Amino acid sequence: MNAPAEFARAVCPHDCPDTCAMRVTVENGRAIKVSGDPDHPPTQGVLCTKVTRYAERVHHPKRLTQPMKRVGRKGEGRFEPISWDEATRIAAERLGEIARRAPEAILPYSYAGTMGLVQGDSIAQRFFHKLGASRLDRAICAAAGAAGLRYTFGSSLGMLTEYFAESEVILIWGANPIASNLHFWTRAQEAKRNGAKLIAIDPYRSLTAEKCHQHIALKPGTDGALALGMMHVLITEDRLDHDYIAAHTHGFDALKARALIYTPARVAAICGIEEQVVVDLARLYASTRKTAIRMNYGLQRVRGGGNAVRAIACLPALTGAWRERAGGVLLSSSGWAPVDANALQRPDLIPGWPQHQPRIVNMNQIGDALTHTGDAAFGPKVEAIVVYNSNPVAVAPESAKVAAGFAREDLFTIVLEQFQTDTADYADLLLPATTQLEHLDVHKSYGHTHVMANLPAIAPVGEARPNTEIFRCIARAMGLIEPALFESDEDVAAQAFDWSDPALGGADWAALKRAGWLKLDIPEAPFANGGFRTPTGKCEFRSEALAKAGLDPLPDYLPPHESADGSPELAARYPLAMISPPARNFLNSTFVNVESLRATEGEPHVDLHPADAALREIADGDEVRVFNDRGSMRARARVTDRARSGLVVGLSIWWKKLAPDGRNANEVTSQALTDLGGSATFYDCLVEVERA
Ligand SMILES: Nc1nc2c(c(=O)[nH]1)N[C@H]1C(S)=C(S)[C@@H](COP(=O)(O)OP(=O)(O)OC[C@H]3O[C@@H](n4cnc5c(=O)[nH]c(N)nc54)[C@H](O)[C@@H]3O)O[C@H]1N2
Ligand SMILES: Nc1nc2c(c(=O)[nH]1)N[C@H]1C(S)=C(S)[C@@H](COP(=O)(O)OP(=O)(O)OC[C@H]3O[C@@H](n4cnc5c(=O)[nH]c(N)nc54)[C@H](O)[C@@H]3O)O[C@H]1N2
Ligand code: SF4
Ligand SMILES: [Mo]
Repeated sequence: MNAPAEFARAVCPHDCPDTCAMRVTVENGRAIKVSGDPDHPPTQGVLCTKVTRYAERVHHPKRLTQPMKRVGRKGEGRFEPISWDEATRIAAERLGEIARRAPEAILPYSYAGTMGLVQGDSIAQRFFHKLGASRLDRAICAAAGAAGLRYTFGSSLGMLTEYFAESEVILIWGANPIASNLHFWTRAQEAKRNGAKLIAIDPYRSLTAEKCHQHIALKPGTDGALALGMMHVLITEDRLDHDYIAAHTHGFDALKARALIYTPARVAAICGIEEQVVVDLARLYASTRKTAIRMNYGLQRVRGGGNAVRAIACLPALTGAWRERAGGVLLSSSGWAPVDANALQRPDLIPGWPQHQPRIVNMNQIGDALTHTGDAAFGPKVEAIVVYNSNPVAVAPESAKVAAGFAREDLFTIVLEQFQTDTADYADLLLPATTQLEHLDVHKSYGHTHVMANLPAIAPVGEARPNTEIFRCIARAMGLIEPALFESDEDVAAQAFDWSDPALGGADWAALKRAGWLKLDIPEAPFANGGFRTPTGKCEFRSEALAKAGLDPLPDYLPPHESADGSPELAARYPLAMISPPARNFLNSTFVNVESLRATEGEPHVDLHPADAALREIADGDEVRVFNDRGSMRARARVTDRARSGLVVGLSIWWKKLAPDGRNANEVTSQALTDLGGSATFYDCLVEVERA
């Protein structure tokens, strides 16, 4: 007899600004359906296509349900099941032996497979801190933009997403919300129906760009110049809010001198667009204070990404757009939530802290790190890597090096996963992890301003365990006795926020758990009267902190590492700029193994402009090889003017083993970093394309 269906409340765990509230229908212990919570204001009852399939993913026949140890060669992906006791014993012995001898030879590697604060970075961090392991600079995605915001506003703060619906002009800048920020797109549509003008700034005619009133297809990596060119026009035509500038900004005269160098003619040449486009954009921008900018991370995956974000972030203070709740800029709202990172992660557990600071490895250079033999500058060779919430063999740049590193016979690799990903294939120990429906968590959002609780809807599938529990077990098997390593998920969740922060309105974990979500108490127009979190309390056009660090205190345009301006010799050999932004039906490399979603994406393809295709005698549908000095991949060519000339677009991120040639776009991307924040430069990548 069937038990009656139950409904549980959950939070979408994925790395997406929308952080939706979900309702889970459970029957006989199985999740049979996941839907958007109609009562949660940001979600409005709607989930994206991918996550509507979440139940399919949770109960997928290929879910990992047992601990396994490697029996084949590294990377071959052959395993045999073992018990949890044996798995934790092996892990504890190997990690314990290395930790006693050279703790920094242990490297944790994780990112945002789940954005949950408990399964993301609590017990795991505490465990690695207690060992004195290497630390990971988690800069694969947003670090350049975060640094740009920090030096300008003091933190990752911005407009409240709901008020975009009232904006009169919206610039969608380096963002493709139809694919990657769906609930913002709903607001933009509302604004459009009310008469707002939507402008997409993107080298590619994305699904979003084609639905905007205007699309400015600039060259990738030139956004900083465009923002400075807009400033030039605002200043020379005196379209400024002088009172706002005087009261709430720092360094206007210096910024003015910088912007005056960026004449529209010069900017047009840099960006590969018409001079009049720059002038008209600035005029439109200043035509109303209800002008809102939705930046997203697509524009900061290039050398000058931090400066570009900083330049764009300066715009609303120049025209006084911040005075309106429908004006301003949003890249990330994550700084509004009072997360207590120290309580969650306990850096004080590091032996000898704070005098002793274990080395930091930038995750964007994991290929270099794993193939390094160790020296005085680098420190000890990496002997063990523990991967959770991430799939580096598919997502990290310069994949051939990453794979070579993971293939080292003398590297001990533990992977905590839900599925046998490209990375899992290289594991010595592959440990099954629970999904969001099976564990407890607490969330903030980087696209809205609610904090949320996720409660388990079903029991763990098979023998899967939450990340927290796996690290507790390994810690116990190692004989560690530090109490912070053994706190329950509930205890950890209760420490996730600084509950005394006024934004939480006096709530505590119990209240959040009861309510499901809480809206943070933030002013509707957060910077109408200044109140930036910088050292000066102002919007810092000029940053003394940057000056002190020996960096340019003003925003500037920096040509991409790989471009005709940045590296002419390389550009002569590899004349095409490749970007590999997210495919709509994947979430990074998550969901690539869900058959229905993969079928919708079809196969790996690259979009090429007709002129570039003709020059290479490539026809629509041809199989092509995309290559540079780092590597190559194959894909089906789509000849289309969606890509501006000189641009190649390969929507991503494919599992390598599910692509016909076993490769993906990261064969060609580079480990070079951005100007600020040490971010990855996935979209700063020159290639050549030929018919295969
Ligand atoms: N469906 C789906 N949603 C996702 C993801 C996913 O993989 N799939 N990933 C999630 C994650 S981790 C993130 S970080 C976000 C990413 O999502 P977004 O922040 O929206 O960023 P991207 O998709 O990287 O890029 C957005 C747009 O920027 C354009 N772009 C590339 N280079 C440049 C440039 O130099 N200048 C400008 N102006 N535009 C440029 C691309 O063509 C693309 O259309 O989305 C999240 N949501
Ligand atoms: N070429 C190219 N490369 C890119 C990008 C690009 O645009 N182009 N985008 C970059 C960006 S923005 C990002 S954020 C990164 C994303 O890179 P990753 O953070 O590695 O994201 P995913 O590929 O989604 O892999 C997350 C993995 O975590 C697992 N997972 C989910 N929840 C849990 C859990 O609770 N426990 C455990 N143990 N595992 C879990 C999932 O099964 C999945 O395999 O990729 C980057 N790489
Ligand atoms: S991936 Fe984003 S849009 Fe889709 S359900 Fe999750 S939070 Fe919502
Ligand atoms: Mo990301």
